[in-house]
Amino acid sequence: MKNWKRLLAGALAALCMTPLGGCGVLFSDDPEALMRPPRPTGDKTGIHEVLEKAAGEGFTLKYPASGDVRSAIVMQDITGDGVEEAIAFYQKADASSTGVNIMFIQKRDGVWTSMGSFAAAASQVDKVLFGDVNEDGVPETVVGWGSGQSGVSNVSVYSLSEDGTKLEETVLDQSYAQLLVLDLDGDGFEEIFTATVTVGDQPAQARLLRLRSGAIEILSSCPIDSAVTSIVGAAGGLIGENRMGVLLDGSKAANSYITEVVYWDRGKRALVSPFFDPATQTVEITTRSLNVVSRDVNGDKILELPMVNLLPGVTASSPPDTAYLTDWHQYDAEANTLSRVMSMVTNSVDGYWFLIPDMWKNQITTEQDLSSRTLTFRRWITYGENLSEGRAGDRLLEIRVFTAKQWTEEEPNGEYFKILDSNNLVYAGRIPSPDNSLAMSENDVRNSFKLLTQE
Ligand SMILES: [Ca+2]
Ligand SMILES: [Ca+2]
Ligand SMILES: [Ca+2]
Repeated sequence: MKNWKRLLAGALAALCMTPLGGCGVLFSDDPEALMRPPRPTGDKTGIHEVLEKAAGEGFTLKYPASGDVRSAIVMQDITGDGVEEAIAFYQKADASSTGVNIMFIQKRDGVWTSMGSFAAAASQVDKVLFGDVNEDGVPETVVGWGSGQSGVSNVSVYSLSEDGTKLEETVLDQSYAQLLVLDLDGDGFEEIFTATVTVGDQPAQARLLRLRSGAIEILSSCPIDSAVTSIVGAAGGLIGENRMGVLLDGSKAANSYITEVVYWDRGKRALVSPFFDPATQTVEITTRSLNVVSRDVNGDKILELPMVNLLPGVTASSPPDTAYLTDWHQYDAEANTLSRVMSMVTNSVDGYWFLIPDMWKNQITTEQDLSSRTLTFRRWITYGENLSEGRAGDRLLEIRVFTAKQWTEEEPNGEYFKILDSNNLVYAGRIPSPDNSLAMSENDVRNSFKLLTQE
C-alpha cells in the first residue's frame, strides 16, 4: 500500500516540479468543496452515534474559530481512496473534561467506525487545515489548538498509520500567531507555515515545517519584525506569477501597521523575509497608520499588500479612512522592489471603495460629509514643489448614498446618476465640474466603484 503511494507521490512531485499552477491534482482549489459538513442523511446519524458512544450523551460539538473550515464535523478523504472520512471536534459530556477531542471516523462495510481519537488540552479549536506534509500522497490533518491571537496555541498533525487503518498524532510543542498549510517551496507537497511574535527572549519568526518519519522537521526559519505585537493577517498564496509566499500583516504600537513578505528562496533553499532589517530587527518600508490587510485586491490570483498615505490638505487629528489613499503593491522578488498595481480610497462607513484613476495621482484630496453620506473628491492645487502645500480646488466627483425612499422622493430630476443599488440603498454619483481636465465619465465612475461586501 505504502509503495504505490510513494510512487504516486513521486509522480505528482515530478509533475509539479516546474509549473507551480499545475499542482491541483491532489487538492481542489476550492476548500469549501472538499471540506464540507456531512450530508443530513443516514451518515449524520451514524457519525453521531460513534461520537455519542465515545463522548457520552449530551456531548458538545466544537467549531474551529478561524480559517476556511468552520464545521465541527469535517468531511475529507484522508486515506486516499476517494471516499470521505469524517473528522469531528467535540467536548465530552463529562463535566470534568474541559479539553477538546478530535475523532477520525471511517465508513467500513457501511458502518461508521472510529479510526482513533485524541484529547487536546486546549478548550477550543482554532483552525483545521489539510495538506500532504509528509509526502506520502494522502493529506494529513493539521489542527491549530487554542487561539493563535492569544498566543496560547499549539499544532498537532494527524497522519495515517503505515497499515492505513488508524491515525497517529504528532504534536508540535510551539505556539503560533498564524498557521497556514501551503506548498511554499513548489515541490508539489504542502508544508506547515507558522509565524510567531516576540515572546520573552523568543524572537519573532516564521517557520516552515514538514513531517518526516513521524517527527516534525524544521525545513527553514527566518526572523520577522520583532516589534509586532499582533499578527493581524496572514495571506498565503501566489505573490508573483510563479512564486508562492505569505504576506503577514502586523500591528505594532497604536496606529502602526506593517506588512512583511515571507517566501521560499529557491537559490538559498531557505525561508526569507526581504523587508526585515537585521540592524533594527524590524520592517519599515511598509509602515502605515491604517489597519488594512493584504489580499488579492484585483482578482488576478496574486496577493497585494497595502501602502497607505494621507491625502494632502487633511488636517483632522484622527482622520477617517476616506482621507487616505491606499496604494496596493505586488512584490517583485527578482528586483526586490514593490510595484504599484492600483490605488483606492476606502469609505468603511458607507461600505465601498473607489479606484483612483492614474490621472488623479497627486492631484486630489477628499472631503467626507457624514450627515449627507457624501464623499467629495476635489482637485488639489499645489503652490509649489511640496504636495502638502496647496488648496482644494474644483469638485471633481461626489459619491452619495441615498436610501431607496430618498432616491425616489428627493432625486426625481436626476442631479445624481445611479452607480448601483443594493440593500435598499442607492449609491449615486455627480460630476460637478465636467469641464475640468480631471473629470471622469459616468461610466468610468461606475467601473471604479465597488462595495466592500462584493469582495
Ligand atoms: Ca501525507
Ligand atoms: Ca512543498
Ligand atoms: Ca492580485
